[in-house]
Amino acid sequence: VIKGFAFDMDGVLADTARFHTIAWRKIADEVGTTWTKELEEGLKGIDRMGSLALIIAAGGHENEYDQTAREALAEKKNTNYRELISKLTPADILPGMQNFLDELKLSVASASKNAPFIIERLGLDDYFKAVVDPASVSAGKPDPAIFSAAAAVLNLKPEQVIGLEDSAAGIKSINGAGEISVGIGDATVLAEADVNFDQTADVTLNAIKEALDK
Ligand code: B16
Ligand code: MG
Repeated sequence: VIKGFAFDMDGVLADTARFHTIAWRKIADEVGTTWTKELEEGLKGIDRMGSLALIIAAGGHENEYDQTAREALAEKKNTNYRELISKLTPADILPGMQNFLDELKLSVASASKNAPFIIERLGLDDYFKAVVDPASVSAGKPDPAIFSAAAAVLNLKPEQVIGLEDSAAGIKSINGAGEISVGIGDATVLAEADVNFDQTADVTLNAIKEALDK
């Protein structure tokens, strides 16, 4: 019996993926990596240092940046990103998510260290029993650890939880944790999801139930 929901944040609850893109693109320009749609898609759900490593590697610049230089670039990106998200309001909750939240018992499983700040800006803290700290888990998405922790904070078994994600890495994490995966976005990118919706506006408890009963 389904009893809980674990939400990804960027791209599911909050319309922030566009801000990550703006901030990472500047870093890509700086290191000399050409920005592509594939690179942009591959960064979704991947933690900060992992995202930077992908950007550096995409341009073949691995040997040009040591750990200290990487930390400085990540810090620069985050400073720019924090400025962009400082103006978030409840109007930045993705379509349909507020109504969906009113139906449920929930936790957040985001790779973002900025998650508690964004949830607060959106006015959504009261909905969530917990926001899992990504620094507290052994490995980031696609590893199952973060979605396993999201079930544990709700005192639920994985099979009692539905995870919602907009990234391929996140769907892998949900499936690895033994939870039911709901993908939101391009069904070809999220092909491993148990259930798929094109957009957040389509997600309701009834629509999930109907899709699972099929
Ligand atoms: P930060 P999610 C992820 O959030 C983003 O999708 C990803 O693009 C970002 O790099 C990562 O958070 C880390 O974010 O730099 O704010 O700690 O989709 O897992 O909610
Ligand atoms: Mg996401």
